[in-house]
Amino acid sequence: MPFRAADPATTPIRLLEPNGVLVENEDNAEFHAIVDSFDTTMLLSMHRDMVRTRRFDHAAANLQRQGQLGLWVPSHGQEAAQVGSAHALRPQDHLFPSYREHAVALVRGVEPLEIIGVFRGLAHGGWNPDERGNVHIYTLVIGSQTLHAAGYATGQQLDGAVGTGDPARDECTVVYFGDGATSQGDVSEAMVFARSSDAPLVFFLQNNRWAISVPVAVQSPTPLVDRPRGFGIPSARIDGNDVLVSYAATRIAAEAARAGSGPRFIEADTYRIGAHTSSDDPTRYRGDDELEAWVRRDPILRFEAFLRSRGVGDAEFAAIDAEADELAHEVRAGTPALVDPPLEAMFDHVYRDPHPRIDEQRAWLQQYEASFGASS
Ligand SMILES: Cc1ncc(C[n+]2csc(CCOP(=O)(O)OP(=O)(O)O)c2C)c(N)n1
Ligand SMILES: [Mg+2]
Repeated sequence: MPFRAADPATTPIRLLEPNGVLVENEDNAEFHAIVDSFDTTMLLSMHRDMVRTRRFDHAAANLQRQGQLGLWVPSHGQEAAQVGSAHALRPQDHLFPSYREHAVALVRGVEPLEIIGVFRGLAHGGWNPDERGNVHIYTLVIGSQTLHAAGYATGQQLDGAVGTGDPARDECTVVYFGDGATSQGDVSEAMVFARSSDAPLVFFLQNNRWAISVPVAVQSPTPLVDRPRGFGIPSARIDGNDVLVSYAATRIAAEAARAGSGPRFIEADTYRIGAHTSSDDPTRYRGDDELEAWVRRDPILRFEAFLRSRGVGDAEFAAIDAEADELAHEVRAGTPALVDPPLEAMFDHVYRDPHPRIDEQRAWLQQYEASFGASS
């Protein structure tokens, strides 16, 4: 039979069962070796970041409903995929998010109110990646960041920051994107570029099953993990609600990329528990059964069960909760106090150097504003 259909979806690799029990099998042996060495401090720091992000996300969603933000993009449910991957990277690595990667941003030192500022319409970018753990700015243009990341990773290679064997010097880039983004030409082009130059790029796909109201099966009847293989990029499908496997897979992929072995692709199988954004009503297109099944696979509860089996007790969890409450409080109090930037700031950073067109537009705006007379 010369024609054949693709293989059915493979089981995602996981270290933690949904009930928090650590499992060892043929598929996850290499990943096990990495997390076996973790001490409680390391494990708790990942838990802390997931809890903080969940609380931040809820606080921001409430602020949007109170009219304090123009839009909010929830991250609820995707904390393990994001926290595990961000923890596995080195300080010199670069990260290109889409718009839902609040955990990634917080782990690498972006200030919560800087993220809020973007959704309050105060900033085009929100932060300077050089000062915020090399987290590049959010983009809402689906998939475009994969090309930015492919370009950046190619630059890392041209700069000789790959394959030197010096752990302080070798770098990689990680790009985050969604299942819907895989339908964009940009993502395919990024894979071609990265593979053809063997750039140190890790593609991190969070397959949260939905692209707004379109289920992933409509966009890809075959498992997305198979697509990069067609471009010659090795790939793995992991349980995206297992923070340990996300850490381990990212670390192995990043090490290969930094060593000069070329790009890697991770598909993290997860679920968007909330709406696509605050403008969306998911009850219009998806059923309660699916949602409830995924709520039972909550990444934070899974990790908490695991931590309890390792002897972590109520006091430690209470301390993390208190810290998350404090973060939510700061966000609630700080958001209305954010100061609007001067109008002219919108012209900053369009080009690196002064540009006549931009000067012209700035002058026009100043004149227009002045035409209203001095405000009292
Ligand atoms: C180039 C482009 N096309 C369409 C849109 C509208 N849009 C915004 S989010 C989205 C779905 C993205 O889904 P996915 O990549 O799965 O990411 P998720 O939102 O699920 O994290 C679309 C089509 C856009 N922002 N940019
Ligand atoms: Mg999606």
